[in-house]
Amino acid sequence: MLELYYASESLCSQKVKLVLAEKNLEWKHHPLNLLTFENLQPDYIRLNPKGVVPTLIHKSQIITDSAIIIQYLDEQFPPQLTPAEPASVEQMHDWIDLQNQFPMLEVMYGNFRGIEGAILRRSVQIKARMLLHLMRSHPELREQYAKS
Ligand SMILES: N[C@@H](CCC(=O)N[C@@H](CS)C(=O)NCC(=O)O)C(=O)O
Repeated sequence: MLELYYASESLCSQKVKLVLAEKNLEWKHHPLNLLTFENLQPDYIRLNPKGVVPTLIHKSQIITDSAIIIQYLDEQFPPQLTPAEPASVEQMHDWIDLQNQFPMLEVMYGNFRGIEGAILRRSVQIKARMLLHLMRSHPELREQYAKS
């Protein structure tokens, strides 16, 4: 059974959900609310030390990072979405690299104006406070929290 931890609004999660749908796979849903920082809770940090979505679990393997998850799904389950021709594979990797270079955080936190921007920027302060609290209450996860 495949299990996916994801957030509906997350582009990285949507990419993986698209691949699961293309392959018509059944999977167990674990939606996380990024606004209430469910992604920082100890149980999730133990799965994904960076505290980001998505995370896939398959046959007791924990796989993080959307590009790696997609590659894994494509290797494990038909139909194959990766093109056969080397030139097309190269083009596919160029698109993946371009997407990975996209300055998601800067766009997200810097671009929103008005009330949405204020809420997003306030959430950064709340997150910083919450991380300090979590580091104190879960010293065994201190290193992971320091990187979040
Ligand atoms: N390279 C990672 C990036 C994952 C990532 O940054 N996910 C965002 C949502 S798109 C996230 O979980 N953000 C939560 C946070 O930063 O607190 C991937 O492709 O999976």
